[in-house]
Parts: sequence; structure tokens; C-alpha cells
Amino acid sequence: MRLNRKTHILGKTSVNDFLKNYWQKKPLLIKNAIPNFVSPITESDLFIIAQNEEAVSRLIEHKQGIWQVKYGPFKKSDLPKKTNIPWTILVQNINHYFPFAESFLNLFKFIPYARLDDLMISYATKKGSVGPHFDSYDVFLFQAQGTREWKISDQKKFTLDKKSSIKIITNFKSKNSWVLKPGDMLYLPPNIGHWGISQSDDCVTYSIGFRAPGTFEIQSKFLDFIQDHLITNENEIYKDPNLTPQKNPAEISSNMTKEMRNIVDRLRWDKSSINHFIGQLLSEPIENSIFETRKPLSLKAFEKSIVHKTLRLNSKTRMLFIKNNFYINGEFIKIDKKYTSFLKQLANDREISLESTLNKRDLNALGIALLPLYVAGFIDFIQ
Ligand SMILES: [Mn+2]
Repeated sequence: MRLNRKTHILGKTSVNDFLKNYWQKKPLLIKNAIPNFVSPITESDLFIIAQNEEAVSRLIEHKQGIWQVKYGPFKKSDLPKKTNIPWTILVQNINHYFPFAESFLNLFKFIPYARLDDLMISYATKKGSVGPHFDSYDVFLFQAQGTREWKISDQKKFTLDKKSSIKIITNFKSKNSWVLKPGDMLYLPPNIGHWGISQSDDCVTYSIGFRAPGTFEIQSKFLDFIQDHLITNENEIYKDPNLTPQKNPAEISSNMTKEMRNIVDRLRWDKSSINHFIGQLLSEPIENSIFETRKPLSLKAFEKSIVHKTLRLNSKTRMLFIKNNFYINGEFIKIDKKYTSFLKQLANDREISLESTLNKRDLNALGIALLPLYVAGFIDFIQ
């Protein structure tokens, strides 16, 4: 199964219509989002990834009325047999393991990368489910193999099951239900109750998940950022050469509070430092991402590779930009404005072929900016 970069995945709905009427607003069912879809990733691929130390995976079973969850990594023997009671395994960040999964995520480029999280894939035996629940984030549920019934509710208030360790709605009332076949897709905005139940023993569902930073997270991380970027002289201390006698030695005088308030008021930040913070925050890679560093390489050898090979972002790399400032995995890239068009292309397409379009000086400037990113394992070459 090969994907065309330009495949439109929203069926009869245009991107404009989707963003205006559905995104963060209401569910949308898209029959045949990709006609004749055959999943190149199957349950056996998931079982292999789930054995990996780095992978994030969960196994969910519904036993004696209680929803139970186990966390990976899993040994092969940890996985129940298909003939057991129904079960589901979910594996996150599949786009870090399979180029196909990364290109699949690319079909959702109509939403900014800064909002895109990962491709999670789940496999379920017949009747397998993770129960009725809601999520705080937007999600596209793409049926890749087998069939799954999705029930959704229009309830505003849910009661949750206290016995289960995962979030389960106990008063779920179904408003709509659909059976999704391979190639069908359901979009759900945040907080919509939904319940997916596998109808076959080969049910594979792709979840395209989005992320949105919390207000508290933004504010508290901004305070950390300000702390790290203080430009105050560390040796400067409070002074009171005009101290006058005071009646109560335990009292903090109004002169003292005024002077200290002035010091606090001297903390300043402007639009550009806030933007710098946003670029760094949103380009942070997912937690616990490990990038394999490379042996240092001479600039000359690196420049030679730039000319002959296609440069691409590591599948775990997040590269974003604000105007002419570029951020990669939480770091600011220092580069002359002259070269931003190259970096824009690399960030947007996640790959770039520079070939013979560059003169010596430009190649040198790009080499200097990109070599540290290559050594850090953030970017590599397509062989
Ligand atoms: Mn869900």
C-alpha cells in the first residue's frame, strides 16, 4: 500500500469545510477515506514493537465486570490467545517505527504540526474494546483492518467507574452508531463519549492523536523559561543607604517593600522572548525520546553528503518555525535569515534535496547550521 502525499483524506468534505464546521466542534464520519485500504502494519508488527523497552503500550481486558490495564513492554508470552476473553493492545508513536506510519500521518498536514501528536495503533480480538470513555483531545479513528463498531453519545455529563483503573463511563447512552470497514474514518472532537467494539478477530484501528498544551503548563513553563533567561546581575543586592530609625525592628517598612517591589517590577519580557519560548515549548520531542548521537564528522564530509543525498528529519524530530526563527526538538537554530527558505522546506516536507542548487558559500553556511543537528541525531540522510 503506497500513499500519495496529496491524498485528500476527508472524503466529500473539504479542508475548509472541515475546519469551519467540524474541527473541535462535532464528529464527522468519512466513509472510504482511503478506498481499497490494506494495512501494511498488522497485529504481528504491533506485538514486536510492544516488546521494545522504549515503546509505550497497553493491554486492556474486561474481566469480571472490571476494566483492567497492563502496561508494556510485553513479552510474547504476556499476550493472551485470540480465543481468550476479548482483549485490546494499544501501541503509541508507531510513526517512530514505520516509514509508512510517518507518511500516513502526513495525510493530516491540514492541521499544523504543532498540534499533531502521534499515530497510535490498536489491535483487538472480536468484541475487544477499551470501554465507553471520552478523551480531552481531538482524534481521527481510521479503520485499517477488520471491522469495528463505533457508538458515540451526545451527553454532556458522565459518571465514571470507580472500580476500573482506566476512565470508563458508566452512564453511556449511544446516540449514533456506525460499523467502520477498512478505509473508513471517524473524527471526534474532545470530550465526546465514544465506545468502539471490534467485530472481527483482525481489528486494527489507527488513532491519529492531537495535542494541546494546558494553560497551567504554558504559564508555569514560561516562568521556568524566564528564570533561565534572567539577565539580572547576580551580584547586585538590596541597598538602603538612606535608612532612618524605625520604632518596630520586626516591621518590614514601606520603604523596604517599595524597593523590593521595584526589583520585582523590573522583570521584563517582550513579544519576541515569548515567541522564543513558544517555539521551544512546542518543538519539544515527546517525553523520553532518545536520539542516537553520531561520531563528529568534518564539515567538508558533511557538505559532500548534503549535496549528494536527501536530508530528512528523524521520525522523532519536531521542527517548527515562527516567522524566520527555527526550532528543533526544543532548541533554537542559529542561522542567517538568507537561508530560511531551505529550513522552511525541511520543516514542512520533513526532507530536502539540496543537490546542485547551492553555491559554495551557501553550502558552507547551511553545513555549519545543520552539522550539529546531524551529530545530535535530529536529522539524517535517506540512503
Ligand atoms: Mn478514545
